[in-house]
Amino acid sequence: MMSKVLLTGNEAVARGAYEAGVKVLSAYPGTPSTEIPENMAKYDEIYAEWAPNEKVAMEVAIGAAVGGVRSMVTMKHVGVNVAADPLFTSSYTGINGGLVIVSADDPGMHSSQDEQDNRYYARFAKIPMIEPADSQECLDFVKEAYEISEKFDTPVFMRMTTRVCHSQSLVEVHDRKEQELKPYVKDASKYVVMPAVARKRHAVVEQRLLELQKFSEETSLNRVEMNSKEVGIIVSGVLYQYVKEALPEASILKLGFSWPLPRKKIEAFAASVKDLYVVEELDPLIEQEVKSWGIAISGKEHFPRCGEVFTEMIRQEIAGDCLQCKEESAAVGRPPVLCPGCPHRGIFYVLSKLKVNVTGDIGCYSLGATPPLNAMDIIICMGASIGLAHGMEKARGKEFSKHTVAVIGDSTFMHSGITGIINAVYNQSNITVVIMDNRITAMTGHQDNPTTGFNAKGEPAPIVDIEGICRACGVKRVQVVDPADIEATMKAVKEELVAEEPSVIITRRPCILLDKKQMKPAFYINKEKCTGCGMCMKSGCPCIGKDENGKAEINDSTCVGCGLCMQLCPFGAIEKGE
Ligand SMILES: Cc1ncc(C[n+]2csc(CCOP(=O)(O)OP(=O)(O)O)c2C)c(N)n1
Repeated sequence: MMSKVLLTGNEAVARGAYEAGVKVLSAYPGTPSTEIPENMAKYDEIYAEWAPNEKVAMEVAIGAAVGGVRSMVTMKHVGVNVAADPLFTSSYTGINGGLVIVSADDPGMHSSQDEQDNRYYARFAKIPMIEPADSQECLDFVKEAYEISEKFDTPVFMRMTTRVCHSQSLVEVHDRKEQELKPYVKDASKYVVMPAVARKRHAVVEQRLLELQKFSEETSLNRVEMNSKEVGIIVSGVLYQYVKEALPEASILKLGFSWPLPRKKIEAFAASVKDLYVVEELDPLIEQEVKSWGIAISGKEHFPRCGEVFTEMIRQEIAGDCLQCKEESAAVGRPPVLCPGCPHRGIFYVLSKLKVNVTGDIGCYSLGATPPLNAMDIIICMGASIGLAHGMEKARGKEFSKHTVAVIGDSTFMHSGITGIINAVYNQSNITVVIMDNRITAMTGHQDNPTTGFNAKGEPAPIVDIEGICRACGVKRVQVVDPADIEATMKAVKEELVAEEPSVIITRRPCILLDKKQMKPAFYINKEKCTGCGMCMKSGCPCIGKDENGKAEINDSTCVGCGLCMQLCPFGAIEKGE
């Protein structure tokens, strides 16, 4: 049965996976990819799970594919760095059931710590890449990707970008086509990549690339839309839509199967137009390759290497007319802050007050870096905080650890924090690690993780015990405190900073948005008692400001009654609301 529905790119990928008969999905959340697994988890026919990190997710998907079913793994662009080890080798082993790897890239860094161009990964791992341009293509290309994967015995890389993931368009949906379970054939000459095997498999990979190159020439995923012979544009992904809008007269070579490149098709296209351009975001990958064939093509002299490309930029740079030469975002800038009632605020207030060095990590708590808390010195990637603190101690001596704290969230600890703890114990540093356990993966929109008691389908699941893990790794000093209790949190941090061994403080309180029962009536200021000293504002709560007399004022429509400010007021001027 066919029908038409409005879907985001992410929803359409999930639908495509369903229709393609995918049986197993493993994923780790990360914007802009997260809604793909969330939507796949809704289908009874698909086993869907949150893995603790992208490497495990990749390994699960490889295992499932070799086990004979169609499998998928999804992640944001930086997740592929974490998953790269198994990814590269799966290119050598090949698959059995189809395997599609979805990488959601983030040009413009709407919600990411870097802007890496994951198109390199397809080239680097020597696997084919497809790039959909709208939601319909997201669905269709997933199905096509499984055919390619099985035909060529290769994982297929599907590169999305934020704009494709999150924009909606009409999509034709169909029924699911169940796939037969493929036989599981033991074959050490294919799957056991000891050097003697891997050497032979590398030759297979190179041969496969040649065949994929031929496929790239023939597939309808790469198509020419011939129009004016004056200007020809090579383009892939969402930029295709922008080019169509900006340059309705231009001829277009749209690359849906964007690696390996269809060299002959590109040569023929180049010969058929006067001026050839490539419109690509971030790095000049297509441009460099096409130039290396001796073809004149313009690209990066018109478009930036940093950030997104917009329709107006294309119009201005290629058509030479400019309607509104500015970024096409009308959103008003608003600095991000921890939410009112966020449990992370208490510990950051303490760290800020103690003026310690803080090695940071990635999660909602990254906002501890913002004023007035300013309680974070460095952020690198998920899981890095613990290794960073350890490394700083090795550089500057044990005394440094008496003024340094590593902070990490519960999901991030499960993702890649545990090995940092093992290293600190094994290599004997005295670091203090604060695990900010808000019982959920909050930053990406409340996904469950191994510490929350639920799985990706929302069913009850065993809880992996953070304290137990730390103790099993050899940390003897493990404390649990409620970060809403400033005094207790301050005491715990002071105690552990001076300890002559590694220690862990778990600040445990559910995310305020997870457990709304925590929300209480707004507090208010007793203006008689308030001196306007501003102490209550030191926690960076967005609900507190000053009135026209310089006294504190609480916004009762946003205050959730967490009571943190009450603990900070030296004059007892903040009182509970009814
Ligand atoms: C390798 C990688 N994968 C995924 C992400 C996206 N991401 C950023 S923080 C985060 C998890 C945060 O959860 P947690 O550590 O529990 O902190 P919280 O936001 O709940 O405070 C995720 C999934 C990322 N930045 N890097």
